[in-house]
Amino acid sequence: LGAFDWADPFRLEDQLTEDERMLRDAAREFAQTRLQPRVTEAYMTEASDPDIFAEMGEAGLLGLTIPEEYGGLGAGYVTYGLVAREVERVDSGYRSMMSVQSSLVMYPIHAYGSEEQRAKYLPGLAAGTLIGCFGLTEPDAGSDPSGMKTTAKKTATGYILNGSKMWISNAPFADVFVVWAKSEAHDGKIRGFVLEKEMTGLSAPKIGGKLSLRASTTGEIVMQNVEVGEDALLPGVEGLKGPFGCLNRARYGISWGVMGAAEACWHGARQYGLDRKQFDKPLAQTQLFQKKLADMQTDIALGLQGALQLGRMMESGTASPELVSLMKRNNCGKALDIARHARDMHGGNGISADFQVIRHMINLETVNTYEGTHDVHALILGRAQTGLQAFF
Ligand code: TGC
Ligand code: FAD
Repeated sequence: LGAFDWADPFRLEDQLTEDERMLRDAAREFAQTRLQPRVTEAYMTEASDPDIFAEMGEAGLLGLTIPEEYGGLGAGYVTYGLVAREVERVDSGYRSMMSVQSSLVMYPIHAYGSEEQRAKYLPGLAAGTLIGCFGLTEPDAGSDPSGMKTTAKKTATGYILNGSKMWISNAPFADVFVVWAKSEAHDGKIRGFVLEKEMTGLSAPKIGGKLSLRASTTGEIVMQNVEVGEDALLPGVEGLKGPFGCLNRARYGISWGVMGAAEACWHGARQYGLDRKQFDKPLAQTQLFQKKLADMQTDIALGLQGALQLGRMMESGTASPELVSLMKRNNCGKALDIARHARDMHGGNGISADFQVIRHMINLETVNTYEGTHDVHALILGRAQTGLQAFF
């Protein structure tokens, strides 16, 4: 038998290609040198710096899976996941900014957009000179997006949109808005539209007072008679499978990202336990502390291995939405548990911003909720194995 690497029990490192390791290392360097130094202040002041998009773009981190002709890297899904893990090792809010841009804005424009829409938006979004947001959730339609009230009415030359979206990441500083609305001209089916910041009747007020994910800016989208041309419609998809096609990618990225946050908590707790002595011995020399570290190590090792296998299946076209639900749900729930334990293991210091763990813990409450709550993913998996839907 070989040697045991406590930090990488499955030797994940050996299962990556050289290119994947290289891009992962570049993302780690970026996250540690450009994001880590500013995260505490951003979190404390609830003010994320929009320049981060251009910095991420310059580092090649936006739209990684989009082909190079549109400004992406044409990289695989494992690379995308590895980058999410490095960014979320710093903060879930920064990963949110990135995954909305890549999976929820660039992906639908590339997958469902016209050639003109791709050429118009993708290069700027890849460079981070354009910022994107994705509006699906509404005040009265969260877990059940089919209940949305936003409408698109046909005009002679295009559409008029009315409605409001709630809890939208990046919205207050977004240039490009991918929004989903029920279109009367398409039998009331859900269609995607690409709106631009300057459009009359469109506004995106910031939602203040968030106690979680404070380094990411969240807003509403308000549409009051927003008039658009036919060219704003995403022609390639209709129905809920449009937004869900995007969510599959973002949820997958989250399954890697939260493992980064969990690793930060685990490594922090381990180091704290080695450094801090009580009752004349390191905390890490107590049985309870070691049991908690072993549980963290196990859940993270298994979570990463599952995310890697899912990534390989995404790349070979064999992944299913249900498997994405399984990994999103498992890894978010496990990461949240790990962060809560790590917070506790830091004692009083665990509530200080200096030790980071409470920030991860509180962020993960959001991540456990958005992109489908922990329980909604349980219902998706319950339906898949019983054939019985329990949503309503
Ligand atoms: P259901 O009958 O299951 O499906 C309706 C249609 O949609 C299709 N579909 C999918 N297609 C692709 N991938 C998926 N994952 C899909 N899930 C469903 C399905 O095939 C069907 O198509 P068709 O052609 O037959 O009509 O729909 P339902 O209304 O019963 O759905 C229930 C449920 C719970 C599965 C679904 O509504 C759900 O997942 N709810 C959670 C909502 C959610 O995740 N919202 C996320 C908002 S975006 C966000 O949170 C971004 S945060 C980003 C950040 O900051 O990082
Ligand atoms: P609800 O759907 O009202 O759920 C409340 C509770 O009821 C949950 O525990 C849920 O699991 C439970 N529940 C719901 N239905 C059932 C059922 N049938 N059976 C049993 N239990 C049920 N959305 C976007 O479109 N774009 C974004 O960029 C975006 N960013 C976000 C950023 C932040 C910081 C947050 C907090 C949210 C964001 N969201 C975004 C919205 C997010 O996707 C929703 O909050 C999430 O889908 C849950 O919807 P809801 O808040 O309406 O909760």
